[in-house]
Amino acid sequence: MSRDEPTSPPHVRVAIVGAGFAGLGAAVALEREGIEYTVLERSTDVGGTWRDNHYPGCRCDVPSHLYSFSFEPNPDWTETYSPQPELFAYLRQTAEKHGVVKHIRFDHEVMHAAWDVDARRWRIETTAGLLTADIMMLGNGPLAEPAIPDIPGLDTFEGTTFHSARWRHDHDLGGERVGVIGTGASAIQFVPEIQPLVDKLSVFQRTPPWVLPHPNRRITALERRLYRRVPVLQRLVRTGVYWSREIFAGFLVYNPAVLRVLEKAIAVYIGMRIRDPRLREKLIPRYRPGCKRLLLSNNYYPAIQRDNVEVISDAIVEVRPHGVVTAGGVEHPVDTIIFGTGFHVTDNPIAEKVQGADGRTLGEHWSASGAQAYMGTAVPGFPNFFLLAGPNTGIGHTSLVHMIEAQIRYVIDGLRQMKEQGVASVEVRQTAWQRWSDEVQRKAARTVWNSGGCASWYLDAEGRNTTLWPGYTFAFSERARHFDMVSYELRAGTVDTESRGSC
Ligand code: N01
Repeated sequence: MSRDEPTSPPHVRVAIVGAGFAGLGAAVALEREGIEYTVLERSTDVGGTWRDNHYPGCRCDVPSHLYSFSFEPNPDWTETYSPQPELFAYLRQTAEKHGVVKHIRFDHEVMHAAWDVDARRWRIETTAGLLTADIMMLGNGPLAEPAIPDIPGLDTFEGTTFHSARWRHDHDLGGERVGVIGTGASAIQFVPEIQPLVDKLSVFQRTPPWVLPHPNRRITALERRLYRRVPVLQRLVRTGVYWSREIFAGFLVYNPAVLRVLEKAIAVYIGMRIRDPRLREKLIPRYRPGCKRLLLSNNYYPAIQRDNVEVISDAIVEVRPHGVVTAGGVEHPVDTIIFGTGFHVTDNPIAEKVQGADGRTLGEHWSASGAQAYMGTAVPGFPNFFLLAGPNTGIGHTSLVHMIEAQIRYVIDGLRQMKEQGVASVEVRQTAWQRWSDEVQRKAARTVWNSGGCASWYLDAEGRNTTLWPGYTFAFSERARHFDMVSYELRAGTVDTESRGSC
């Protein structure tokens, strides 16, 4: 090769995007299969959402024994619902223990990825250079891109603003007038933590959430010792938690009418917790429980009844240099605004960065149909491309990790079959994708998420549920048990899945 001839970019068998639960789970599975892979991570550490969300009070609202990898039980959880630092540490330890850290390229944000039709491989441009891959797995996560509402005048605000997923620990809230916008899963966790610090807390609520008592408790030293010495005990607890949640899924998905009973019970509970009838009126939701995520907290209602807190349910109309203005023209003075306003889920920006075989992006493919993927994993026009935690694999009642692991097993089985049968590329058939999408939307229509009378990020702008799995999770994992080659167009070719060393 002459000195001037451009060198070809490094090539890898599988490129995984993201080192959160999905990306790390996939990396461990590939490591075990002896398939060469590289993980592209935009940040400097693993952990994904559990690295980025470190706001005060952040903890998982799914029990720890279930919200963890099936292959990596942790007998040392200190609470039944893990605080963020423990989950973050768990993911780091898992990555170290399974030898995947050396395959992660940190500070590599994917800027663009395109399927090269001639070379039959993915060309992936990252902030740190170009590489190519036979297969791309997208594990970037649905809750990766914070959403900040486009409120008129926000750019004129002279105080500090930040999103809950980009918490500014360097910013002292002590003695400040703070405005919190949003009352979702994140806000109800950090509001009680910051209330004692601030001078005045204005909580801007657009829709009240259903908040239930939190059953969290410390796991005793004796329990932890038992789990370490008799691991089957922890398995039993995990299984019990799993099935209790699947039973609840039956109500959310198949029988939302039953939730009326729960609705009455929680309304009574809220009535008992909130003394002021005017505040109570603001806090009782007017939609079915479960339509939005059910929230757990024992300290949210006490916190918002403190003297320095005001819950404002009038709509926000603008932001001025020193305050937030609500309908009726009332200006609420604030020094800092914290956005607990969630994430770009149904409009994740990465969809515009991934370009399929016909040159159109994932976003363009989905512009008419909404985000839909066969098995939540594969999209026609995108060969050798697999989404993890993709469309309609989200979960409202149980652990997302269960769905992620099912998808990983499905893809790994596909890679095995590709090797055995000498298949170089797979692309899901349009007919299989359409059948799947129709089935998912038909099932979603009767769920509480579609019929419960609320607007939520589970639904896209056209009212399609493109986020949650409308069924039992065991039904999904059963279907994901084998990679069904018949649903894919195959192209023969030489396949080399063995490790060639990290590129
Ligand atoms: O976000 P959210 P989050 N003007 O979307 C409001 C997961 N999570 O960061 O309901 C005014 O739930 C919005 O109002 P409305 C979990 O899956 C998991 O809290 O749309 N308000 C709502 O009140 C969760 O669902 C854990 O009317 C605006 C809030 O902002 C997901 O993360 C812990 C607005 C957004 O609530 C996101 O939670 C924490 C606007 N323009 C989070 N736009 C676990 O433990 C939005 N809002 C696993």
